[in-house]
Parts: sequence; structure tokens; C-alpha cells
Amino acid sequence: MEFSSLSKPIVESNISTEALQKYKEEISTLPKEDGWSPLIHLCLYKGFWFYPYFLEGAMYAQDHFQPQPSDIFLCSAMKTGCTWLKSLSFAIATRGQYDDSTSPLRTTVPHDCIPFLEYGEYSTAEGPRIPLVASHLPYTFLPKSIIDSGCKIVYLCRDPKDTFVSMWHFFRKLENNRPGEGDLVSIEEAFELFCKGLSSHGPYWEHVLGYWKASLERPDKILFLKYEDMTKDTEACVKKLAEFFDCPFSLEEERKGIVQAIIKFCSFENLSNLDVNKTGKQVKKDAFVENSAYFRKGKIGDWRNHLTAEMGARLDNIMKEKLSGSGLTF
Ligand code: PAP
Repeated sequence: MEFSSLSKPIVESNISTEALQKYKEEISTLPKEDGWSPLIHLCLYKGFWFYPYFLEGAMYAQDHFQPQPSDIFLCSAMKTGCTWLKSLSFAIATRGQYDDSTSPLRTTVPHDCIPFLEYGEYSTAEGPRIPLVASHLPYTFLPKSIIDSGCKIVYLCRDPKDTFVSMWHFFRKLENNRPGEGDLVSIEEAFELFCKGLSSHGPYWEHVLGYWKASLERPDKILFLKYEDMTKDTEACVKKLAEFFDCPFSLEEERKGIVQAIIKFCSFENLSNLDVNKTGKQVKKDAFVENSAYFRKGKIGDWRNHLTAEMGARLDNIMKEKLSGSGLTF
């Protein structure tokens, strides 16, 4: 894998409002349910629930996105550790170009270092482009061109209880920045919805299962990771990622402590304390997200501080039932 073109962060969406119009019309005809905020509906499209804003870009990508076979996709449901995966992947892939002191991750939020497929942040122009692309889309939603081109995919998932808690806090934080959209439902109400599959890109278990099954069918193309494993043995995961990207660490690099330096640089403690991630903002259309919203606690098991043991057991049971026979457990 040649990562020489992986340099400049991409932030701007290149999808025009006109290009999205036909998708907006299609979305307006889809079945709807109240979302986590009373004024924004979730709409059902091919078995998954989406906020319209995410769906427009996804539909556009399905029709227009053309990958290079060497593109690698970093996929995840929301709030399962995408920011961490992006920063580790970016640091691994660009280690020949940058070190800790020069990395764009020092001054750019990880989400702006690797573009999102469904936000149209990739370049459709001919010529070299960044070979890492992220997506929150379910496997069956990825543009067919990605599968047909044999692109590699990394999928990251996380314990559903922590994922849910992280999501609720994230949307609550966003709500403060989008006045007029109505209050977010309570964590108890959101939990009920999550258990019914009603969450952004949900049902969560279907999202995970789609990639899990695909990873069993195409293990050479899909690397399936869990946030918990990444936390417990970050070194093994970082090495696995580098091998999967076809740029394994050399003995010389290991001797120089490059693996450990990447892990330390991309740690929650380090990234969350960088100025850009403490005070910066991402501007998306008419709204903005404070970069600090991507860094809350970064811990395993924080759900215990927000859900009762009964709620935890209920969600565990739902997951067990939905994943039964798949070989996947949390
Ligand atoms: P996204 O869906 O908006 O992209 P995503 O990055 O997938 O969000 O998930 C955010 C979670 O990853 C947060 O979890 P928490 O709410 O339970 O704290 C965030 O804190 C955590 N996170 C972000 N960066 C790191 C990191 N460097 N190491 C570990 N966890 C991290």
C-alpha cells in the first residue's frame, strides 16, 4: 500500500444542494417514527433507521461514489470509537510523512483528517486522493462499487450499553448547538427506542451483524474489531491494522518505539487535551459540532453510571437473542 497521497485533510462536502434534491423527495415518502428529538423524525430505509440528513448523502454515494481498489473503508455504527480508529489509522498510514510533532492530527480534529463517505467529503476528481474513507453506513448500504472493487474494510463495534450511553450524551450536546430543534428525550425514553432498534443507523444489532457476517465470508477484505479489545490490547490492534493496510511495522520501527508513540499520541488523554479538540468546531451545513463532543470519557463500562443493572441486562438479552447462532458475543 502506497500512502504517499495521504496528506491533506479534507473537510468540505462537495455534494451540492441541487444534487440532493431528488433524494430529499424520496426520503419524504419513507415511513417515519419520532426520533430522539420530537422535531426530527427517523425514517426507515431498507430495514435501517436514519436521520434524513445522513440518508441524503448515503443515497448520493450509492449512485455516484467510485472507489479506487486501494481505498480502505473505516466503518462503524455511531459512537463506537470511530474518532479513535480514524486517528490510529491516519497515524499508522502517514507515519512515513509525519511524526507526533508534525502530524495534522495535532491541529485537525480526526474527523476532518479522514473524510466521511456519506457527507460527500471525498473528492470525485480524477487523480490521487486520500485512500482512507470512513462511513457509518450499514454493510448493505455501502455503494456496490466498494464491494465490487474489492476494497478493504475495517469495522469497529462496541458494547451496545456503552454505545447507547455515548450516543445519548452526544445528541444531548448537539441539541444545545441547534436551538429550535426541540428537547432530546430522556435517557430512559431513548433507551426504550434503542431497544426497539430506533436509533440513528439502527437497529444497532443489525448494523453489527451485517459486517460480522461479511467478515466471516471475506476475512481477507474485512477486519472486524471491538472497542473493548482495542482498549485492552491497543498494541496488538495497531499492529493488526498496519498489517491489514499492507504497511506492517518493521523491526526497526518497533525498536524505535514507533508503535508505542502512535498509541500514546492517539490516546484519549492526549487527543482530548489538544487545543483543536478542546475548543475547535466542525461546521456542517447550518449547524456545528464542538470537537470536544467526540471526546467524552473514552472508558469501558461507563453505562453503569447512567443505566440501571436491569436496563443493562435487558439490552444484553436483546443482543444475545439477535446475535444468537452468529458466533459473535459482547
Ligand atoms: P462518532 O460516531 O460521532 O464518530 P465515535 O468516535 O465513534 O463518535 O465515538 C465516540 C466515543 O469514542 C466516545 O465515547 P464515550 O462517549 O463513551 O466517552 C469518545 O469518548 C470515545 N473516544 C474518542 N476518542 C477516543 C480515543 N482516542 N480513545 C478511546 N476512546 C475515544
